Amino acid sequence: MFEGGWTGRILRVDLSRKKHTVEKLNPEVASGYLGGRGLAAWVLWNELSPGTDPLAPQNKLVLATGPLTGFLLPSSGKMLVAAKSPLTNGYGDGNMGTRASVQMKKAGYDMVVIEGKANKPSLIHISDDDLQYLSAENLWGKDTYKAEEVLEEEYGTKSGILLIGPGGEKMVKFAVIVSERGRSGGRPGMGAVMGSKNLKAIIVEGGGEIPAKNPDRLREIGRAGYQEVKDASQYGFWIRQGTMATIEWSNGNSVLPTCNFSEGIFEGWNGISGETMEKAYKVRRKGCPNCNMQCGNICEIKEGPYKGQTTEVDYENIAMLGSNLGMDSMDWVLNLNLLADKMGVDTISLGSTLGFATEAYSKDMVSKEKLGVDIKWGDGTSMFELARKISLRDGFGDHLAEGVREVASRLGGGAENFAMHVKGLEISAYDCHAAPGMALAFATSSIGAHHKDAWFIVWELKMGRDLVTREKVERLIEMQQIRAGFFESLTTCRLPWIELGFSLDWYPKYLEAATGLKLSLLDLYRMSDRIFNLARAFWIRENPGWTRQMDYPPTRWFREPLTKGPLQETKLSEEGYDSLLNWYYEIRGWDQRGIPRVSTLRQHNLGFVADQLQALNVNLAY
Ligand code: PTT
Ligand code: SF4
Repeated sequence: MFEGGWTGRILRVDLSRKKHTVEKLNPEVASGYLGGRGLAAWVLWNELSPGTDPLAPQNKLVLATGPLTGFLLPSSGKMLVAAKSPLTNGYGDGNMGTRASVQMKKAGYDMVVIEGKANKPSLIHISDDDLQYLSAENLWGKDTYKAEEVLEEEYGTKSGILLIGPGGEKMVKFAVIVSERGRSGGRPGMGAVMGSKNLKAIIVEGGGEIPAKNPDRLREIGRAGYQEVKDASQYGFWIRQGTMATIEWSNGNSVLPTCNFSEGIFEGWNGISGETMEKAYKVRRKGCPNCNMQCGNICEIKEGPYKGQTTEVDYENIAMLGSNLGMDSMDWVLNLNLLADKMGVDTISLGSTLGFATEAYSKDMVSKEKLGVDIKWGDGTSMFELARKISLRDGFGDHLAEGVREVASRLGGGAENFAMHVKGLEISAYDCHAAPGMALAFATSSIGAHHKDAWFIVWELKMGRDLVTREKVERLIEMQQIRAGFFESLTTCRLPWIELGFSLDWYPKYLEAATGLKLSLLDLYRMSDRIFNLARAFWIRENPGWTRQMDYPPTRWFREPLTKGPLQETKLSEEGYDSLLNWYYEIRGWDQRGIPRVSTLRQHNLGFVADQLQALNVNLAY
């Protein structure tokens, strides 16, 4: 029985048959997997047949909120979008701050599961218990800004709108789902999955109350939480620069990705720094619902194709479209960022793909005729042109739209050595030549090389970057418990905690007031481990022939040392990395291939997972 927090309802939509049903969420599943990633991994494991083609109608797009979503407590306006990833062939998700999360809960749904394929470009409009299947032929081909404008005119600016751009329509493998011009989620191709279903947009409106076990208590501690956030010593600086302050920090610590992750410092960093952004480009700030530490930096573009328009930026966007492309012009970086948002493609993967193409071109592995652009490090015009081609799958852009792993294997000739990805997902903006723990974090994250599960860099630098110890791995796993399971399943924003020191102790209190469930932080970490193992099992099920090579970072970091800055000559040691990985597997209860043992799965109440893997002839150790 649900006493609050969850609505207890799942909306299941079949686009092929234009049929939908409302199902009950099993309370045991809810209390065992919480929400967000927990519920999404549960659905994908149980409902997808092994080997499902990620772009086939049989793949499922899961929109999942958590038990705290929508309540008035710090940064609770987030939701998870998940599916089997067309980019990695594994478990994929993203965490978005959008009105759609709150509207979904108010409409009475914890989760929406979308399957099948519409026979023509469509949108769905969910309004409480009503669902309409509508044509989106007038929107197909429109960028996300234009399409959202049309939808806002029709449905108002208070409704929740999730949509894709031309990148998603053309199934660029790293297309994202976009909302509110700058909120974007689902790096591993969730936008491509939506495109494969001919689904241009999802509009959701809810008029109900979100049920809470103890609403008065929740209101009271929610208010106290907002106050703690506001009183944090870093608050003032945070709302001025948000994540952008990280550019200077990363450069100072030799981890700022530069020219396709070949270096960790960038001479031109000041041109793209947080301070430059704040003083010369920022015009206002923006935030997700229910957040009082708004970190969206809205910047006005002064030069280039989008001169006069605004775009929302964060550290990852600027580093991957800036230093990683040798670009010190904030204007060009902002132009690229806006292009990515309008097209609905991920900025991190786009930056990595452009960096890869520039390097391949400079090494004569692809000709100018083939590429269609004379691309050079730091040259905004050619980068912009190639980014456009990738987003529209035009010419060689069609190959690049497959992501760096695939395009490198098509090119051959050693291109794999500078394809910067793990398990097919392009690496987020931290160079790891001199950060073995962070490299391990990227390599073992649940969705491929995304920093969301893997932002170990600050903890690692505090412990000692050279340190290769079991203790470092224990800390990494603790971090994964908090970031990968806890926050992704609560679905609330982790930035109050990581950036302003908001205490984790608030969350069990919020959960109890919302749901009635009394869970300690330790209980939540155990749940997190269960979800982590379930996501890992999904990867193994979908990728037969799994080996520990899947948990290795790119060879570049092992073979080519940094040549600039205080850490020049540094590279990753293979021996050191293997020691860390061995400890990692041992502590996680996985065998030396990185596959969970039967005993581990059972310990996490995942006996059914062990049974299915064995039935599929996966050789599991005990
Ligand atoms: C997130 C990833 C990030 S994480 C960034 S910048 W970051 C990039 N932003 C993109 C963008 O913008 N446009 C675009 N076309 N592609 C983009 N790709 C990149 O996507 C995001 C914030 C940020 S900003 C971060 S760190 C935190 N991430 C959280 C998380 O993952 N979990 C959680 N519980 N809380 C988080 N809080 C913060 O949210 P993905 P958003 Mg995003 C323009 O979705 O797939 O996880 O990729 O959702 O609403 O934009 O919030 O320096
Ligand atoms: Fe959104 Fe930033 Fe607030 Fe997190 S801190 S909820 S990303 S505005």
